[in-house]
Amino acid sequence: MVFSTPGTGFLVSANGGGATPALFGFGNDFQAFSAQKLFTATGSNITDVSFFVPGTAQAATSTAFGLVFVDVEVGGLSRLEFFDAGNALIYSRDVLVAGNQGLSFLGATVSGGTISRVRITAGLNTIVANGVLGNPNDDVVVMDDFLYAEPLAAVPEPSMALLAAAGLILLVGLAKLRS
Ligand SMILES: [Ca+2]
Ligand SMILES: [Ca+2]
Repeated sequence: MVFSTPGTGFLVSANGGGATPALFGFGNDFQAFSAQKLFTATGSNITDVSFFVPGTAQAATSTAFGLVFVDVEVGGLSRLEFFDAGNALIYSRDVLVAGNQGLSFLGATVSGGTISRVRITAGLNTIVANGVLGNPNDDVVVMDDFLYAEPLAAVPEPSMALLAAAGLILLVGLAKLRS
C-alpha cells in the first residue's frame, strides 16, 4: 500500500517522550484507536492509497479497504472514494460523525470487481505541522488503523458495467465520546 497526497507530506504521531508531541499536539481532539500512533497528511485533507504487489513496483488491486477516522465532527466533509483500474469511481461514502475525539470506522468490500485506488478525504481542515492547523475553524480529522484485503497483481478490467455492481458490505460507526 502506497500513500500519496497533493499536500506537503505525512506525519505519524509518536509518544510525548520524544521531540514529536503525541496526537500531533492536539490532545483535546484526538485519541488513538490502537495506541499510540495516528496518521495524517500535511498541508492537505487528501490521502490517496494505491496498491502494489508486496515488495515490487507492480500495480495491484484489492477487494476491500477501510480505516478508522478520528475526530469527525461535521458530516459531509470526510469520505472514502473507491476507483477501479480504469480510474472510474465505483463507490463513495461519507464517514459517520462521532463527535470530538470520536472514532468512526468506514470500509467497503467489492464483489465482482477490484479496487485500484482509494481517495481518503479527512475533514476540511489541514494539519500543517505538529500543533499547527491550516485554519482555526474547519473540522480537522486524522486516521488510525488501515485494513485492506491482500493486494493481487492487477489484471485488465473486463468491463465497467461489471464493476458498477460493487456494493457496500460493511459500514460501522463507533462513537466513543468523552465527557
Ligand atoms: Ca475536535
Ligand atoms: Ca475534528
